[in-house]
Amino acid sequence: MKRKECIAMLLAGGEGRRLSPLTSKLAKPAVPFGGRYRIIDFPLSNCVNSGIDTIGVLTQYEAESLHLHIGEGEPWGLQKNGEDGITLLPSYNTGSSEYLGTADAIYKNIEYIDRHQPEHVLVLSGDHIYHMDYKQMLQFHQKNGAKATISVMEVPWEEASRFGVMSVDESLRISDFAEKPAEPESNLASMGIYLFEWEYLRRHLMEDAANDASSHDFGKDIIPKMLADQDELFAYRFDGYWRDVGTVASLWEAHMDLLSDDLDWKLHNSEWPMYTRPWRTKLGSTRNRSVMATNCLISETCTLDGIAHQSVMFCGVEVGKMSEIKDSVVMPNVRIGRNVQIEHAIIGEGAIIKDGAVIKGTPGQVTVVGPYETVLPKP
Ligand code: ADQ
Ligand code: ADP
Repeated sequence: MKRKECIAMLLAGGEGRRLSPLTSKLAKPAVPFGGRYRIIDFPLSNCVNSGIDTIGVLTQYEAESLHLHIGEGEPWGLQKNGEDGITLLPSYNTGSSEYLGTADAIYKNIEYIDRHQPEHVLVLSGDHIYHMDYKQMLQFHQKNGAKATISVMEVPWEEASRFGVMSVDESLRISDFAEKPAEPESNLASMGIYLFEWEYLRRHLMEDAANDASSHDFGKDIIPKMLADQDELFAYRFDGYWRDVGTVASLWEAHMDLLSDDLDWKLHNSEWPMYTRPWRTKLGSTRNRSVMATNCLISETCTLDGIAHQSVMFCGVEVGKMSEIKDSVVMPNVRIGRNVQIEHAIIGEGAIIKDGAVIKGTPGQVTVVGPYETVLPKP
């Protein structure tokens, strides 16, 4: 078989506790985003647009939600072609009941990777919103002759403790790394996107698997061990839009970003197409009779008879007369009755909001209604 220059392994098994209750029946990467997508569509579309045609998707928590979405990979043009294309790699298929951590998930699929004999392996996370050309990262990695390259970005200091943070020298070689330190000494954050020379990573995964003291996680164990060995690790600076949407607040904020005029990033960009499997909705076409919809992202199959402002309305959403939606995210197939008021909220897929209900959060504390929940008006 022909040797592959680079294949991708997409980690999609996280439980997403901080996104609860949106992840009560969904894996975090399957959570809806941007009117018609799911979060995992971002790394998948990035792969397609970067010319990566072989992707293993590692699933665990609520795997079925991702398996149904990905199917044979048709929406991304990633149907199986010999060994190429997309392959679902659920933990229950590896002979072990669970992936103990992100590194263990890759370790348990060494055989899959070996079959492609790749020179490099790109390890991606399934909970980020961004458009990125992985080819450019690969070129940077190859030019440096790096064993490992981590994609990085400066984040606000007050958020740095949510990330792996590092120090680099003038050639961008990493000198120091700390996973989610309580008191960060740098705000240069790991984006959780790693590129490794495969033989090198393989050796580290084998070593790590034999270490009982390890939690088998890239950020906690693998990267610190590589640095302790004084290996050449480089940081690849990304300067585009990137958001980790692992928390309710960050998921809401990233949706509000889509509506912002100041952002120099566009979800819909003809040069960077987004691919997805369309949602099944009851409604065929938009019927937008709303009195007023200002600064909203309204999906094709949404029926709006009320008022919407600064909100993202997904496909199949129905909003009744005299209802008002502000600063909110309304996920697919939500049914909102009449005289409903919603502000600073995320309404999960398929929820039913009865006539007269009031759902109000604040910018600092967004209210979440779980998928398929019913909300009644206060008596
Ligand atoms: P976290 O965001 O905490 O930190 P983590 O929870 O490890 O990342 O999840 C990374 C990805 O792996 C997610 O897509 C998740 O779904 C998946 N995943 C988690 N556990 C898994 C398992 N057991 N099996 C399969 N998939 C699993 C990481 C890095 C930080 C970095 C941030 C950037 O550790 O250093 O700053 O990402 O967001
Ligand atoms: P959150 O970060 O919102 O709590 P996750 O469950 O994705 O959601 O991640 C919590 C931590 O638990 C992460 O460090 C992740 O690596 C780890 N983790 C997630 N799922 C599993 C699992 N099934 N087995 C072991 N560790 C996991």
